[in-house]
Amino acid sequence: MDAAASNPALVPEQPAAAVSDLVVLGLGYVGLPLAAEAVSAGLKVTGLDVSDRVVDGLNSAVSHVDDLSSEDVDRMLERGFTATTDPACLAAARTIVICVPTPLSPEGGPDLGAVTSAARSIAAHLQPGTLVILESTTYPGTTDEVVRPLLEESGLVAGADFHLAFSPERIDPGNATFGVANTPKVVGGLTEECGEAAAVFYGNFVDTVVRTRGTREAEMAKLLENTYRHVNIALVNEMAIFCQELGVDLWDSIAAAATKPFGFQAFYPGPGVGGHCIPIDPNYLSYKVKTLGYPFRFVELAQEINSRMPSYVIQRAQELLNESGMALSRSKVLLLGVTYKADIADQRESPARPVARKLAAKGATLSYHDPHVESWQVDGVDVPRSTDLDQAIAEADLTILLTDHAEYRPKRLEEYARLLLDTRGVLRRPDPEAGTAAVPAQARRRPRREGIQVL
Ligand code: SAJ
Repeated sequence: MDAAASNPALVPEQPAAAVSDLVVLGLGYVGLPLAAEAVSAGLKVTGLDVSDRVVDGLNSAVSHVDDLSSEDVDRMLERGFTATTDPACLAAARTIVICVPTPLSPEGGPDLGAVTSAARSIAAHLQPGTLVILESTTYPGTTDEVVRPLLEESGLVAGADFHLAFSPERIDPGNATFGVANTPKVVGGLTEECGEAAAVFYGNFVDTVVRTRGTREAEMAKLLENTYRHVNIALVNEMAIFCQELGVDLWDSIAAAATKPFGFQAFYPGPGVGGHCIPIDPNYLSYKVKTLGYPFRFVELAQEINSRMPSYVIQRAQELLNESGMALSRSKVLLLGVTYKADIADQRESPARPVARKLAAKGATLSYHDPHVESWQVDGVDVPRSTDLDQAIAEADLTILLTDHAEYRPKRLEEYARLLLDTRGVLRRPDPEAGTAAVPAQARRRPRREGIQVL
């Protein structure tokens, strides 16, 4: 490949107005922050999305992503960012990054529909010397076996006429510490030159780029990262169930184990595993392993344990009510926090929904409180929203804390709750309001009064 093709920045000049350093295909929670970072680094960026609503919103400086404000989008526009639904912009791109969703298919494998559609759009406009990078999470082999042939329908050859690489997205919604620029970027190229071209591209706005041997190793790195979390969350979830029966305070044991300065990372029990990554990604791996003729047992077992947690929460709720002579079917139950993790509005795969569904099926009268969720439906039915937290907790027969949003402080929960099931161990944490720098060990170890339990 000649010098121009080997470095996308040197691709033959086209009318300046048309050329984009970067076209981001898919403007969601992954694509938009990537576009924003590239704009901040001075790159000419065009966003491409199939949704008129997304494109029109962005061009009107309205953000639809938690991690970017509308002011951030306005600044992007001021620096030349534009969004479009017209794939013709791909013809004038030095680099194209695919950031489209890869949800699970009904069969439990990866639904690559958005990826293949994106690859076909690119193929229709692909120019020599372009760098194409897939960021969507998928099973090892996708870039080479699925995306590459579709791109080569353009008549161009990957690794010879254009560059092709995989780089897993590492966006952590709501993480105020790590963003695109300071999260190391793993990059795997179809060829050494492809990998180098992708590393040079990301080097424009990412502090650290980590090269792998090839695309498969980069695809696998992402799945390893998230399967590791999935399996370890399942481990503590299963331990939470038998520790309760053994009379062992698992939260105390985790806090003690976490003092080990090496060889241990704390994970915590919860009502289930939500989000766009952890409950989804490991299935891609088990899907690919199954093609070898045998199961990926760790993932299947973890999936079974984690998906069992909502039922376990119901069991504990029933026990707590029964201990007070109450039946779930005649109780008012308040759910605190319905998003999939703390202090964000994202509800994808949130365990709050299966918990609510099971409670409703047992006749409980439900309401919810969540500062990030204005309205909430379960199976099409509106769940009444409480806005006065203290009053809602005081009026509920049972409060179940499902998401540990910052405002759900131990002191407040204990002061007003009649019965409380804390599924996130909030009662095991220092309470800034109570002025305790750290929870005294003896206080941490036991619920402060009857009727209050931690999962
Ligand atoms: N969860 C537990 N116990 C734990 C940790 C998490 O029950 O100890 C639950 C959470 O409540 C949530 C789900 O698991 O429902 C997933 O939580 P998560 O902390 O893994 O958050 P995610 O889904 O946003 O994961 C992302 C991932 N980022 C990417 O894939 C780019 C993951 O790799 C990050 O490690 C994670 O953020 C993070 O560290 O926050």
